[in-house]
Amino acid sequence: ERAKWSKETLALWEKYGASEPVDKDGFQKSFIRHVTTTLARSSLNVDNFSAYQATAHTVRDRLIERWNVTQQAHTLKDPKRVYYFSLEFLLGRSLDNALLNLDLKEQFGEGVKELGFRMEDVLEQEVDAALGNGGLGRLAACYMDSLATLDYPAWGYGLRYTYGIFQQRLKDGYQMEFPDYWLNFDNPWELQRLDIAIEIRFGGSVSKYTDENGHIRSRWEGGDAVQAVAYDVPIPGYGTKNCINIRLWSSKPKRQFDLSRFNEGEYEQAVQEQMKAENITAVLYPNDNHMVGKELRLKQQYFWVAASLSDIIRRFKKTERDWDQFPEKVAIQLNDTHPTLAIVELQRILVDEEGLNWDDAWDIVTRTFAFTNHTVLPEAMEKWPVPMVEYLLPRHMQIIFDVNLFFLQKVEQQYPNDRDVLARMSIIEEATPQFVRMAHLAVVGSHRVNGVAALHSNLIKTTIFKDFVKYFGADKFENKTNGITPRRWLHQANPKLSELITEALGHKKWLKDLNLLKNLEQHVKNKDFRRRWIAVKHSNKVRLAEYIKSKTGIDVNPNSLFDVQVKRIHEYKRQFMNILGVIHRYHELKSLTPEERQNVVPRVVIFGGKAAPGYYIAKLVIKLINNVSAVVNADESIEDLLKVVFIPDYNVSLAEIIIPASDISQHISTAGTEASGTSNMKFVLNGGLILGTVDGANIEIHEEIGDDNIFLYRNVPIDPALQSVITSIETGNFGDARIFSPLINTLTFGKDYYLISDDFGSYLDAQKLVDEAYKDQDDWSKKSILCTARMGFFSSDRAIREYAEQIWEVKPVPVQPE
Ligand code: GLS
Repeated sequence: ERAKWSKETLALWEKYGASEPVDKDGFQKSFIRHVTTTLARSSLNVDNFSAYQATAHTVRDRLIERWNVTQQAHTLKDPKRVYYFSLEFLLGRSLDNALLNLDLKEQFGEGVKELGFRMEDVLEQEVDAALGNGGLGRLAACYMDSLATLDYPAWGYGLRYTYGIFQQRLKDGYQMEFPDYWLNFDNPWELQRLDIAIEIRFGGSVSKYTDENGHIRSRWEGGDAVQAVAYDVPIPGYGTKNCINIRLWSSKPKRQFDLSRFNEGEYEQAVQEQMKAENITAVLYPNDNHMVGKELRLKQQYFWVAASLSDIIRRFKKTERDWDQFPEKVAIQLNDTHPTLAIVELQRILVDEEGLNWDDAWDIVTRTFAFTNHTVLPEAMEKWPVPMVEYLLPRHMQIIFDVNLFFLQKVEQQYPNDRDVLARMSIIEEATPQFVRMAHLAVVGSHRVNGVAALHSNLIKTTIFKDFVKYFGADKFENKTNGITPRRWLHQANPKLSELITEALGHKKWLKDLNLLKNLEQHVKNKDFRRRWIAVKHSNKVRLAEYIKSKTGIDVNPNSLFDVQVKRIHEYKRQFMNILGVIHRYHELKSLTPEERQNVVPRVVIFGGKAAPGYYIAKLVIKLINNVSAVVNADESIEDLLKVVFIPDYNVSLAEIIIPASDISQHISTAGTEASGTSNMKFVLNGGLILGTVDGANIEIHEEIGDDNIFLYRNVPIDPALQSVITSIETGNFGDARIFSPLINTLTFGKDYYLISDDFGSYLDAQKLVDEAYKDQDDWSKKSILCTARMGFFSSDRAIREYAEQIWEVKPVPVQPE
């Protein structure tokens, strides 16, 4: 079309196509224009929130330009693309991140100030995009940042939940859940694409017919249809024009009204279909590491993968290539088993709609997909009842049975007469009813399977996927140790430390090459540098202390050791052990003489995290923490020697305040249960030491930073100290003892599944080492600097490069030089 335009028209596009310049004046002009036109407000009516909106829209304009340029370049160059399928993208706030990645913060900050606002207040107005539960969802967000920064042609695909993860409030120390109305005000970080609407079918039936070549084929027809409407979220890279996309689907009814019913006066029934359709993407399931077998969740999964695949195939078809080239143009990464139905859906499209034969189609499918496993916990393994799948997706259920049949036939050739191996490896679990094992389907339908830390990847090879390793060969199974983006988790969350590092290294290149932090090691000898390092940590602790005061009313002294455990509340993560340790510390403090007290390191123990709403024991742990907090903080005899805080509603933007302020953080899962953990990396990157078990990525962090800078502990048998703590709870020292008996029971009666009683003694020993080490503040500062300096490996840039080179075979496509 453009070719037909006159020179004059093209000149107009040149002249007016770009937004205002990115300097202060350009910002102010755009800000005021957005206040008056986009927000329809006058200069007398601009509060912090409208200032946020106007600033966000100004940044959004720039993002959209980059997004356009990037997408156009990718269309023209037609490289192999990678698609990251994730049911969760825990992005948090976008404004600060976009300002920093586009390097606009300084100019825009000045511009905002002259208009009468403070950038900090403006940034505070944004609500988190909380479309995830925990580590898995945040990992997807970090990976998007790295994909954009490293110029990869990548898209994320997910769901646009109307309600993200619930808001947590406390009532009498108990967790209460409230809906997360994140879309209540307009969301400037998404572009609605009403023109991209894809019809998704559920239910119906399958019929057979003979095609013109005499082949018997299947047709899926009937049932109900809903529409998937696209919303695009631009993700800007740091120090590049590349701006990638996360496409989130929202469900809409196919027809607005059942008109005949409406005309007959049955208004309610007429809108019913609309409500049913919108339900599909209404809410994020609030479980981490736990499967809940709800039909609506299965609907979400199919709705999402069917829309995403249809979109990808539409894009592929524009280039008029043969189907066998599909895997040369498309790599799809399955973030956990949640999108496994995509394997079946692609096979269905190729066989039923495109007329390929089964084997050719299956070859294309397996070359396209790769699968990441994120957990070995049995309760997290997805399995769906066959009757439920059959009812919602009759054709897919047939295909799964066929995939399984052909797969098991081959297994049988390799292991003749071994019934057990067939039963173990089958995609179908033979129970009443039968179940589809999604992890088995994902392994069989992918060309690569990876775990997320060295230990975890070895563990899956020797436990849940042992038989598959033997059958497919070890090369199919890899490790890709998780990573975090240094842009958000250091540069944005800890601006003072970022500045100090940049000054010491003499450049900002470390933000794109985290290994350059190694050069900080030479500054460890420099006393003045150490002093400034500690001063930054201290100011971050002051900021957190102020936050704690404002949200909980609790006074904490920033000169104390800040001991943090923030993550989802789960038995395997053992917040329970932490709080038992706190009770032990409290008892010890009470028994000290005044002289002995002189020698005590004052501590603030900080907890944060959400429990799944249906997870009774996890919710009891929160209650116990809060009861202990009430008793300890009110005990004047303890003074500042111990404070206990539960910070409600832990989320990404809160993590950005908490993590930089930590002296020590706890990652104390039962060995073998935490696949990786990623907050451990964030704490160490910010110069916080960690106390952890030999589990997940703790092990590799230890390898990188060395023995002296981490407190790892291993199991030793049962400890008498634990008994006195339990007795103390049972005596009622921390409120009504009866409510905690279900929690205490998880330790006794031979049910201590997470080995708290085994580990308690060595845990307390490790805590003693922490206290001792903290007394020598100067030495502690050296450890802290070395922690940061040695974290290069844990950049998500490293992880993404490994995926790109070793699994996806995609290459960077620079849009244009900065
Ligand atoms: C998780 C694991 O529990 C974490 O250890 C891991 O860091 C994360 C990302 O790989 O994935 N699996 C899960 O279901 N939720 C997680 O956070």
